[in-house]
Order: sequence, then structure tokens, then C-alpha cells
Amino acid sequence: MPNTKDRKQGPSRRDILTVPAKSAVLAGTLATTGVGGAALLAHATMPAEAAEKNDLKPGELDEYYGFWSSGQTGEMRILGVPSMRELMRVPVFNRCSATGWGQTNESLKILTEGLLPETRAMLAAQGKKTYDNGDLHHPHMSFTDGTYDGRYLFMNDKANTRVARVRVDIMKCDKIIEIPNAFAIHGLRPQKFPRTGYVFANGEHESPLVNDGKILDDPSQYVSIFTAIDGDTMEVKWQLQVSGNLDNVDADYQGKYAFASSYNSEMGMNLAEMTASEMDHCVIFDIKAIEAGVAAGDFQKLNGVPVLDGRKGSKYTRYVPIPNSPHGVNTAPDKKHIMINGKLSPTVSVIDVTKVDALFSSDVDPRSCIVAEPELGLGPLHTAFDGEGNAFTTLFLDSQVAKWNIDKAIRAYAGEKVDPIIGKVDVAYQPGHNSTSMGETAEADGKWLISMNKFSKDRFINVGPLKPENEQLIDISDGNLKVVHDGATFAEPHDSIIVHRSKVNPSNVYKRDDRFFADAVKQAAADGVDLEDAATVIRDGNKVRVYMYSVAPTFSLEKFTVKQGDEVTVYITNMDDVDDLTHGFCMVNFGVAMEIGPQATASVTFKADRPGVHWFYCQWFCHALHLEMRGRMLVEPA
Ligand code: RUQ
Ligand code: CUA
Repeated sequence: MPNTKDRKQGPSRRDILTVPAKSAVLAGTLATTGVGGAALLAHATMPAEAAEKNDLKPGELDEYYGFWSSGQTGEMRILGVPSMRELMRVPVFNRCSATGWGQTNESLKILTEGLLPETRAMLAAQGKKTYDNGDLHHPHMSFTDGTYDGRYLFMNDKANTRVARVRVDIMKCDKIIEIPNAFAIHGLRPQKFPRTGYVFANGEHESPLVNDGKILDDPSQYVSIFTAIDGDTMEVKWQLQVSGNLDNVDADYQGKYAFASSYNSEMGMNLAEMTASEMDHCVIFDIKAIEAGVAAGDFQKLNGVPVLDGRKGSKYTRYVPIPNSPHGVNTAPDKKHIMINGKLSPTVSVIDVTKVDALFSSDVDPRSCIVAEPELGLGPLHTAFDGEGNAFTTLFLDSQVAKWNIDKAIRAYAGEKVDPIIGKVDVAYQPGHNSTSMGETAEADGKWLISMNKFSKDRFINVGPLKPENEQLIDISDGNLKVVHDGATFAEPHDSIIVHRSKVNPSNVYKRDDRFFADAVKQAAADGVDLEDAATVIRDGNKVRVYMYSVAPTFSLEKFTVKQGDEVTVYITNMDDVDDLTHGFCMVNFGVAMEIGPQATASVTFKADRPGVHWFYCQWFCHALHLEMRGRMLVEPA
């Protein structure tokens, strides 16, 4: 074992690591496994002695965008890297008080239009239009020719089996679809080549394929579903039934295959069953063969989607045995190697994509595509890359990140006496994902590594029983591993990508013809209203449409009148066209609030069921006279 005692914090820090129950089970499984030793390159002590490259002065801008998931919070976050300043929160699956996400008509359309009919009916019975929770694990940008192209970000919702897309130009979610037939979307990656293209999404929990309540205790009728979504249209193109469950996924740089890990090849329904066998597997999907199968009609259609049979023995898939409950899947920037991280095994299995063709065309041993399987430490979960042939693997149980050389690992697997491990660094504590600057593209630049740690324990002042989590920034630019920043975050820094700012080019103000508010534009045209010069109330039975524009610090309507029981829709167009001039609309005591970006139109609908004078005000600070930016709604009693 690496020496964990010679660190400045002293042994007490690790001694107080109270291993959670689940980890204890895993640790027990692993206790007998020896791990090759390696020197600790650095320790996690803070503060750093001298000014580091991540110490940006006030006003200095970051070189990278970090796109973060937030786990069970359900939003996407944008951080600056290397400063690790949180720049923005983009609501996706959650309800947001500040922006009105989940309440404005524009967001409700996105949140509801992709729901399955039975979901809509179930939610309606609960008095809801859409889900208001989500579990966002994996944000990934669209690719063209093996690198980020700045068009979209795609992300999963494990909680309610959805996939969402964020437009990079305005940093708003513009599509959310519920994935039929599958259960709990977990792993998600876009195709890297020739472009995205497909977004691959793994259904994690296996379920009866027609899940109508008639089957519980017959695992033979449970399947997991692999889904390919068209990233341009956000339509599900095809699905495959697979054997075992599905965890994480990645694509190659050739546009031929996708690779998914399965931690429950046993199809067990409880912990003992799920971890029973020593070997689980990685499923390799042959994309061209699947497309040919769809064209040939070799599928059953379920909920409008062609579902092919990709279970063991299928011509569309191959099952490569991997020890043991593998988790992360990461394609190296060398365009050749796919890492399958062992989780309960101390190893990472390295697949050589050039050896995958033979798996489909001949009878070779499926493990013949494995060219290395280095033992790295306890609990390898995810791997990131520096573009110089090195890999960085998180070790959950060891609370470390191991740096290792891919070529050396291949030589060691071939029998040469060489240690692939270059060094390890302590992280605090229990890392899940890690990411490197541009590391999941062919342009990996080896400058920064982020370790997203599940536990912060004693790293920050105590805020009560619910502790923040900890994402640590590690400088890898000089070949070492130096922790230079601890960043506390609320639930949960699950995963991130670090994108060079040259790839990301958002606008400062909306374009008036942006499709984000196209419905409002259409309704105004039907009402004969010019949104940009509106100060008018249109009555349409008991539906009332109130149109106004805003120019700091005023709304174009200082007052308007409706009747008790009316369904009121307020449309506001923000006519300010300078950077950073967002207005808001909050109707006091009605639970109504929204953001209106510069040059955007936003709308919100509510029932005017409370007679009286009601103030509305602008709730985004916009002007020295921001407090004066207000008006009145009179609700006349019925
Ligand atoms: S998985 S901690 Cu949800 Cu991203 Cu590996
Ligand atoms: Cu407009 Cu505050």
C-alpha cells in the first residue's frame, strides 16, 4: 500500500474517515487484493506556499469553462477553471425561484413536451404538469471531429429517465425528453466522430420490458435498455435490449462503436446477488450493424421506438468480461484506448479499439481486445487523460488519484517488468469522477485535473450534519500532481468537463427572433400586438393576456385590471439591449416570478383568484431605481 502516514495532516485525518456501510462491504471484498506501491507525489495540504497558476487576480478571466453537473440538485453549473469560481447555475430538471424555470410558459413547454403520455397522466393526478426534481450526473458537450464544437451540452436525469440539452449560445436548456422503455438514464456520452450525431444513454436499472405491474420476481423477464438519441432533433432513434444492467458509456474516435459498463451482469435484485460473480462485462455496440438492423426491420416497435435485441449472442453487440462491477468508461485522447474502471477490482481494463473489429468478424476470445489491466489501487471509478499518454484514475476507497502511463501498462500486461504507476496524490475524500482540461477530446492539454470528491468531512468549517462536498483542483502541468484548491459545493459535484474558452461563445443579449420564446411571438402576432412596443390587455373569454415591455427602471404598464377567476398570462419583453441588464417580474402573494433577459420575451400564466390591489415588481437588480420598478394589478371581485 502507498504510505499514507507521511503527510502533513498526520494520520488522524485518515483515521477519522468513517467508511460508509456500502464502502465497508466493498472494502471487505477488496481487503485481500494487493496493490502495487507508488510514492506519493504530493499531499493535499492547503494552503499552497506560493502563488499558484490558479490564483487569478480580481478581474482576471479564466482560461477554461467548467461545465458541472449537480447530481440530485438537478441543475447544470458553470465554473471558471482554474479559479474554480462558480459563474452560473443553469436550471434543467429542477425548479428555480430566480429564473422562473418550471413556471414560465417557455420553460414549462420544454419540461412537458417530451414527457410520455402515461407520465403526463400520472403527474396530472398529482396536480403537477412536470417533474420538479432530477438527478443530473453527466454533462457532455457536442463534438465535431473528435473535439468540442460549442453547440450543445447534453445531460442525463437518473431520477426520472430523461435526457436534456442546453444551448451553449444562450446557456438555457432547450429540450428535455423522457426515454421510453428504459429505466433511470445514467451513463451518457455524445458521439465524438464524425460529429454528434448520436447521444448514447444507458438505462441503469433493469425492468420488465413491458412494465405493467404483472412481473416482479422473474428476473429472466427484466432487461436493460441502451438508447441512441439524435442530438440535433432530440428524437430517440433506436434502442437495444442488453443482458445485465448498464452503468457508464463512451464512444470511440472512429464513429464505429460505443462501450458500456455493466456492474450487474448477474441481473441480481439485491446487493448479494449483484456482486456475486467475479466478472461482469463491457458491452460493445456496433453502430453500423445496428443501423443496418433498423433499416432491415429487425426490431420490435415499443412506444414508437425500434428496439433491437442486443442480448448475449446478438450480432449487434459483444460482451467483454471485465473484473468486477466495472463503473467508469473513458476513451483516451490517443483515439485508440478505452478504459473500463474496475470499481470492486483494483484494476482498469484497457480495450484497444483496433482489436474490436475481430470480435465481430471472427470467433476470437472477447477478451482479446484487452491490452492492459494495471492494478492501481482500491476502488477505481473514473479515468481522465493528459494527452501525453498518461491517465489519472480516481481511487474511491484509497481517497487518491493514481497517475499511470498507458504504454507502460500495455508493456507490463505483455510481460515486461515495468511499473505503469507514476505517482499518487491524496484527495479529500472518496473521489468519484475526475476530469482534465479538454481531457475527453483529442485536444487534451494536460494542464488541470479536477477530482470530484464525495465527502469533505473536516476540510471546511462545520455547517451541520449535512456537509458540503469537495472538488479539488490539481495542477498537472509540470508532470506532478499538486492539489492547489479545495472547493466546497452543495449537492453534488458529480461530474464535469473542462472546455477551453475558445470553444465556447455565448451571446450577451438575446436575438429577437430566438426560438426560445417563439410561442410568445406567435401569440402576440395573433393578437395583433407589437411585443416591442406593447402596453395592452387582451381579453379572450376568461383568458386575459397582458402585454408589456420593460426599459429600466419601468414597465410599460404601470397598472392593469383583471377579474377574479381570470387566467392571466403576462408577457414581458425586455427592450434593454446592453450586457447584464436582466429584468424580473414578481407578482407578490401569487407565487409568480421570472427572469427576462435583455431583448428576450418571457411569459407566465396564473389564476387571478385573489381580489384586491396587488403589486408586481422587478426582482432582478437592474438600475439605481430598481426598487421603483413596479406596478399594480387590480383583481375585481367576481
Ligand atoms: S457515475 S461516481 Cu453517476 Cu458518474 Cu461515477
Ligand atoms: Cu428591472 Cu430591477
